[in-house]
Amino acid sequence: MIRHPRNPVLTRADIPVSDALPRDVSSVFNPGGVKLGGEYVLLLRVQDRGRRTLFVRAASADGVSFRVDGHPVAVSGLEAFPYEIYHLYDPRVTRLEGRIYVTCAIDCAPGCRSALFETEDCRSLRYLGLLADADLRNAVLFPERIGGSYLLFARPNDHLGADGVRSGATIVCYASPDLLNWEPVAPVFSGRPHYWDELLGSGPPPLKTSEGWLHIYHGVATHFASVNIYQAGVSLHDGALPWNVTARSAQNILEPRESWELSGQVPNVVFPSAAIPESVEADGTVLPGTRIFIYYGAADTCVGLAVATAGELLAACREP
Ligand code: BMA
Repeated sequence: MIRHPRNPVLTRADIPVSDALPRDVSSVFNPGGVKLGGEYVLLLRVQDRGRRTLFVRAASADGVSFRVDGHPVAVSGLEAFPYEIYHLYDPRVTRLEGRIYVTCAIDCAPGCRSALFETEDCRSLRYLGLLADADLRNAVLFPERIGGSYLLFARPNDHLGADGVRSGATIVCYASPDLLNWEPVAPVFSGRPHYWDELLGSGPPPLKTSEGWLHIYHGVATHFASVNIYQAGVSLHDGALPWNVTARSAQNILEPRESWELSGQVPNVVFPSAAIPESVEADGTVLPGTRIFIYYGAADTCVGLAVATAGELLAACREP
């Protein structure tokens, strides 16, 4: 992936001064994204200096220069959530059957849960339900039904790091008849100990190509003394049975190198969370020559943009 020359495309300085937003926010990162009415729309994760998180909408005609709303995204329906909530974060946006869905992580009393929301325009979110009553993060919903079922990839948090943070090393595919009741189908793939993606999780929702589902994910190298390194990689999945991996990049395709990726709230992090193709075919397929705008959190502090064509990402999956 090639970084855009105007990076980072969003920083704390882009959050407007407004009575409806916290003053002097600390960070803006890990956005969800979707094209809406011809615009690139991001759901930003914004943190204030109380380390509280809120979502704020940003929109752009060219995918590079963003106008950020002066108020947070309104979230309704959470009175039905079964636990005390601390934070909603890391939204991922999927257009599916003419509607827009958002999955996100929720830090709550028992740990982390992943939940599903619906939205018309990313200005407000309506809570629909938990994806599972289990410790789970990085849930991404597929943009169409496959074999009659809704599908998602998610990453159970079954690994307790030395830092006390729960994470995981296996992505699992789940299926549902109605978007509300989900059952695991099969493991998708696991981390590769000693290499770049020891722990991992999905990035943006998968993209449909003529060669199968293109999936961007983050991998964490944990074997360095000082700090973990978060990088981006890519994998290709069978069009009809997406839990089957057809190809997977041996190396990362983006790693922290710029100063704003190397230092910040959490150093050495690139965390892809939105992938917006410039155009899609009527059936949702992204053509090989189409450029994809990939937005990522950098050092849990600001938002970066990297660009690649679908064809380049497919080639990266197959690189030995
Ligand atoms: C992950 C999540 C992300 C975060 C990343 C790097 O486990 O918490 O929200 O960006 O760590 O700190």
